[in-house]
Amino acid sequence: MEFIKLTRDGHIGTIVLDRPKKLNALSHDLVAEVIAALQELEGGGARVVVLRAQAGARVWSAGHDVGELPEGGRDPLGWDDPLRNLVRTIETCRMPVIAMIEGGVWGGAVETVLACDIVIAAPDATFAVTPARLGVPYNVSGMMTFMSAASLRLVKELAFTAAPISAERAERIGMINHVVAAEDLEAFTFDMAATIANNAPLSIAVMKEQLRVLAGAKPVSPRGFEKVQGLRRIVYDSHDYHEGIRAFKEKRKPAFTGK
Ligand code: YXS
Repeated sequence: MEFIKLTRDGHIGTIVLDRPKKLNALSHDLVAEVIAALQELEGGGARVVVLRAQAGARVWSAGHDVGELPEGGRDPLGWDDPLRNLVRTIETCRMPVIAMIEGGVWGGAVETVLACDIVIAAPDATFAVTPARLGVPYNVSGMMTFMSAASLRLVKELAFTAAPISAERAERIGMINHVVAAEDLEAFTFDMAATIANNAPLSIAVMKEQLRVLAGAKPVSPRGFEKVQGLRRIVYDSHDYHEGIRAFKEKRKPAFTGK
């Protein structure tokens, strides 16, 4: 595997994001490797997985690979987008996935982390929800992931400001489970993984799926869904979406016009 490292110790699997040149941006190929690793661990009877970046990473993941976002005219986060497939795989795999976070988490990587079952972060970790930074129309299930992790008011603050929040604040608002000193992070995370691995895997797998089904049981009328999809099209057909992507690639500040 080119973009991740996969190891296994008894019932505990570990997936390390390893694309340092692009700050672990979630490219199609990196995501495919993470999904394959989760499926391999699930098929091999792993009972818990730790998803992490390289030790001491300054950036856990810079989010969706901007270079792979369409430059307008097409939904950038459609059903088969790599990020959508990654989130669904994490949510539906039998074993709990623990996100162990060091460094900054950006954009779609925040949703990826929040789709994990447990989040344990070092104090230097930060979380930035960035669609508004790039002019991206985030997708419906992604917004529900955020809404499951924080209050509506906090989701609005995160989404509208696109500003990073600290691990300490994320823990205080209940968005993540624990903040642990960097030097204790690995031991703490793998101790919890071992505790989970020693419990009944079938019971845990069923409770994970029960909680996914129940948490996702939010009524959205077909008319409501179609309205949201229509609004999203206005965004991804807009000048601002095109400008956000171009500005990132040209390493300059975007000039949004609201059109
Ligand atoms: O120029 P080179 O080739 O050295 O590559 C640079 C960056 O272009 C690259 N890189 C990325 N490539 C693709 N997709 C990305 N998301 C991405 N982020 C970074 O990595 C190399 C080093 O980046 P550089 O020079 O900017 O590092 P830095 O230390 O100055 O700054 C670190 C960051 C994370 C603050 C900075 O890289 C950054 O702001 N990255 C973008 C974070 C972000 O907005 N991510 C959201 C992506 S879009 C997404 O996830 C969703 C669609 S949404 O936006 O809706 O949530």
